[in-house]
Amino acid sequence: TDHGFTLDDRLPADHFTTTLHADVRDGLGSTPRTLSPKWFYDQRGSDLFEQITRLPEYYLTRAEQEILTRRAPEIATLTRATTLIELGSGSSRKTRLLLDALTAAGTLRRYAPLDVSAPALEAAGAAIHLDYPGLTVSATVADFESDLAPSLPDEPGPRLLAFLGSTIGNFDERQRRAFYRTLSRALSGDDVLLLGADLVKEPETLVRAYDDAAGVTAAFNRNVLHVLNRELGADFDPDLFDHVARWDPEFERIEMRLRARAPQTVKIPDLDLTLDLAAGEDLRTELSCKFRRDTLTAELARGGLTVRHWWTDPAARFALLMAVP
Ligand code: AVJ
Repeated sequence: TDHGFTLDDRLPADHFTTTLHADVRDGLGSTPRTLSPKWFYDQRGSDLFEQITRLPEYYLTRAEQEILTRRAPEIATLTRATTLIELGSGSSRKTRLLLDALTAAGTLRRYAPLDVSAPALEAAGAAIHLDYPGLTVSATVADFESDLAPSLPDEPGPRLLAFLGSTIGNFDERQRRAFYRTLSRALSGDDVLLLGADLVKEPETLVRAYDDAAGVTAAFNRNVLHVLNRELGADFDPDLFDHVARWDPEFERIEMRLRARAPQTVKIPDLDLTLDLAAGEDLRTELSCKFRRDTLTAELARGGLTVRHWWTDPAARFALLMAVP
């Protein structure tokens, strides 16, 4: 067997720049003006997100961990997975709960994290390779929104594909529909999807989770402007923007925005773009959709995925579901 750690970079060298340019140009030109949450996560953004997961107000990470701690053995028994595929390999704490259970069940051979960030995969993959001797770690640098099937290991399954942390909440309904199709096409036979999703609850709880007292989420939100300044030569002044987290009751989602405090002109030389913002004008930086059991189950079904198990934390704040193609 080929134990070891491999990193397969499937992205063209200019992928980051090309997608950043197209994305920011389109986003700033649309109504409302938007910036994709993808661009939050440079080194500083990833550090700030890590801090967010430890905030008292941000219950999501802890709630999902509670579910995984309790259910990982059951997930291992139900799936008997030989491969754990992880999309957007986030916190390794959660990964380890699954790896421990699948290792104990004796079925696991391979851990295959997929992420757009090579450095993140390097670090996470190497650490897990060290701690799980005998496990083959094959990391893939890929953009799973565009190409998923060609990036998945095709050794004998069952494969358990984990998409945790309610990252699904960043997608609007259209993007989710496309994503479910991609998933149901990529999964076969006895493969299963493990999806983490944050649930609808009192708006005050939700708003606090995205507008914490210590201001970490505000710094995380403004960080995207530092990213644009560095990567596109832009001259945003992050201090001229207010952090806004609002609950949209119609779409049942939190929207993060950056609101211009004063009228201003921003230059983005690498895009040959000048942006005129009025006082009070918003840039929408993130959607965090919240879910209900019936509607999430129905939209997965329309995408070709059948929910087989639905688990929540004791306080029913967060759900972890298992679905099959
Ligand atoms: C990592 C996308 C799940 O939407 O809750 C945290 C990111 N944004 N605080 C979320 C985030 C503001 C997070 N996800």
